[in-house]
Amino acid sequence: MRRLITGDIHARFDALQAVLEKAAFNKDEDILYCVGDLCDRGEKPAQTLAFLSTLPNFQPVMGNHDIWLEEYLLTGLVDSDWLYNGGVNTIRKIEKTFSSNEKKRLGKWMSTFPVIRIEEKDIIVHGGCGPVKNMKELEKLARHHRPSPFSIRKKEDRILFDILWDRDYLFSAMEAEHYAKPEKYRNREYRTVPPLETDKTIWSGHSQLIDRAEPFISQSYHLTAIDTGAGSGVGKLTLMDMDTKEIWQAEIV
Ligand SMILES: [Mn+2]
Repeated sequence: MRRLITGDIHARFDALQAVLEKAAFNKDEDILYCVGDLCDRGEKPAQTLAFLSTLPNFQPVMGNHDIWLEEYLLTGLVDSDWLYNGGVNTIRKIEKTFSSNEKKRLGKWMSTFPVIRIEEKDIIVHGGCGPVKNMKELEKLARHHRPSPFSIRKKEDRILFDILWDRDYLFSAMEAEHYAKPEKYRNREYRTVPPLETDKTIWSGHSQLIDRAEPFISQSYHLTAIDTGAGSGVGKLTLMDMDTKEIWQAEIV
């Protein structure tokens, strides 16, 4: 059983199918992990959700875009920030495709997405581990059941939100590795944080690595960042084997 992981999918359904095909993905035999952000930006949110929600072995974590979608599916509420970040098209396509029962089913499915996934050899988060002091704290947070819908307005569980949105961990790792930050984040302020002490690999998305469109790997921060900018429309969607580290990519068309 292979363990594969994708970067932020952002409704790039065709690119998702293309990378899965390249990797000869077998839905019954392989596990598919994802660093979150299933929808918004791309043209095919409904197909993306219909496909992923019926995979037998899909193991995502929550992304910041997923918060908005989960809340909408469960309650019909629309966060105004979502509308400026791809929500308009997502809502339009969802309303055209799904009945209210199907929307509830998808919302309940999304409410099972954790913010932090800790596996034997891996940690998976959307943004980063910047807000977390150590593994003990991370393990405690991973056991915590987040509220569903995970309303961004309530600002409950602040640290879980901070993990979803974090870029401090990635940028600190890039600084340590003397790796130039992607152009779009070059002037972004961040707080330098130390590496988490762990023998696991931390997988994250959220920050678009569009300049090189390849994963960023830091040994000292135990980090593999794999959002190669599928959301931006000019990057690529990356799929990786979590054990062999083999990489497959698809262009966004
Ligand atoms: Mn994203």
